[in-house]
Parts: sequence; C-alpha cells; structure tokens
Amino acid sequence: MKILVVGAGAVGSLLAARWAASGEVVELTARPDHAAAVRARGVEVQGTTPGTFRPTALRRLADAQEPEAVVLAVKTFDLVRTVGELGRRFPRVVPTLLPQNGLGVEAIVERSFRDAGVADPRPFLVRAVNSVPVTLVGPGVVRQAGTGEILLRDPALGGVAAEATALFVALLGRAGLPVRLVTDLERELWRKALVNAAINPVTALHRIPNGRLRESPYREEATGLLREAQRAAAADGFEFSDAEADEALARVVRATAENRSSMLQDRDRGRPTEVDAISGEIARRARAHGVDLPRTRAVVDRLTARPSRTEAT
Ligand code: KPL
Repeated sequence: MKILVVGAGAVGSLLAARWAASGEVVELTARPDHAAAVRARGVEVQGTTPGTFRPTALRRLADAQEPEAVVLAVKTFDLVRTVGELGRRFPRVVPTLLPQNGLGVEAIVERSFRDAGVADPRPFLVRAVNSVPVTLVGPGVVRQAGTGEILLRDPALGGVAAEATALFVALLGRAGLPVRLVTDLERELWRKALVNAAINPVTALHRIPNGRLRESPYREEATGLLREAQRAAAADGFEFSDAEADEALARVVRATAENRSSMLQDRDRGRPTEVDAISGEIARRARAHGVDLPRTRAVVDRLTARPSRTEAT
C-alpha cells in the first residue's frame, strides 16, 4: 500500500521506518537535513527492534505520489497549514491517521480540509492516542525507548470512520506496532491529555527525562498540573479519580523513563512547543466552565516566553 507520512519528527520517522520494513511503499516528507540523511542511509531505529529502513524521503509534499493512506505526523500547531496543502495537492481524501497530542485535533483537521475544498472528510479521519516512546536523535536517526501502544476507536463499533480505522488497524499490525482498540476514545484522549499536561511542561522546563518525575520536587510539580487537568476533564464530562490519574501518570513515566518528552525535544531544538495545544487548551476548556487553572496557565506562560537560562536545571 502507498502510505504518505507527512512530517519526519520522531513519530513520523518511526512509523515510516516500520512500514518500509513491512513492505509498504512509504514516502516521508522531511526537512532538508533529515531528507538528505534518509536518502543517504535510510532511517536508523535504535532501541526497541532496531534496524535501518528505507522509506523514500521527500523535501516537499508537492513531490508526493497519490497516496492510499496518510499519516499527519506534524505538530498540532502545523495542522492547518499542512492540511491545506495536502487537500489542495490531493483533493481525493484517503484514510488519514492523526496521532497528535492534545485535544480538539479532529475538529481542526476537518475544518482545514473543508477550507481546502473537501466536502466531507470525516469518514477518513482516524484519531489515535499514541504512547510509543520515541526520540528524534538527529537527522535520519530515532530511538524507540520501549514498546508503548497506539489506541484506536474499535472499528467493530461502527461509526463514520470505521472503515478507515480498520485499514490502520491492519497497517499498524502488519508493521508490528502495538495497537489497542478502545470503546471510548474520547476518554482515552483526555487520559493522555492529563498525562501530557503533567509530564511535558515539567520535563521541558527542567530539561529532564521523563523518569526523573519520580523525584522531588518534579513529582509534586507534575502532580499539581495533573490535579488541575483533572478538574478541566471533569468540567468537560470526564471524571478521573486521583488514583486513576496517578496510575496513568505513573505507568507512562515508568514506560518512558528514559525518553525526553516531545516538548523537551522541541525546546532542545529551539522550536515552538505544543504547550498551547496541550496545557493552553486544557486551561481554555476549564475557563469555559468557569474553572481557573493557575499552575497550568503559569507553565503556558513560562514555555511561551523567551527561553531563559535559569530555567535549565
Ligand atoms: O506523549 C508523550 C510526549 O512526549 O509527548 C509521552 C507519552 C509523555 C512520552 O514522552
């Protein structure tokens, strides 16, 4: 099958590599340094199931062949621009996987496809909750630090995107990626948002790997953000007890202990982070229900301000 992976960050590069290994025809759009490295040497996967695999690297979406499936592996804040470009290049939408962190991603993508002239993209949009821990080590090199899993809405439940979801269940399974089918993806998106709201800002601000969140004072800082995110989730109709939220956080911290969070990786590279799409969106949703989240607002402010040396500990 012809798969187009748009965005060669850690997750996009890993998926492209795994699919190339399982015999799919994979094109991966990448920045010039990454594209050059992948053309010269392939994608080197270190860590779990290591190896070197050869998707075709493209520097521009305009050079892609008409795909049969797409992965939008760009950050949430890049979705509007990328979907616009994709919709204009390929007006016939195909099953499209959305593995982003954050809330409200499907709505952004749907709106952007419609703005690009696609009448009803919904049957093709497959939201995923991704917790495969992967770091972009450098151009053409990623490290998978553990197994993790990819949650998809169970296609047996039916629904508007069931067929497209079944396609990704098969594709991810063929590539040996761990898929778990769930009945309530909205709740799982919130669970992941709680975990991201606790892990990502603290690891990015202190420049620490996820595992150090088991230590003081990082543990208390992360728990404070977790409790605020739980209040936003509850206001949105998704109650998580402290025990359930703590368990979700502890499990991800344990499974991704050596990983540098995606927000820390962005910060290391001096790139914009997803703090607004994660913590900012949580604070806005809470605010819409009259709930203020001061700690969450504070990390959004600190991570959107100019990087300061004193924050690096
Ligand atoms: O989703 C992640 C991220 O870094 O964005 C976790 C699961 C926290 C792994 O680092």
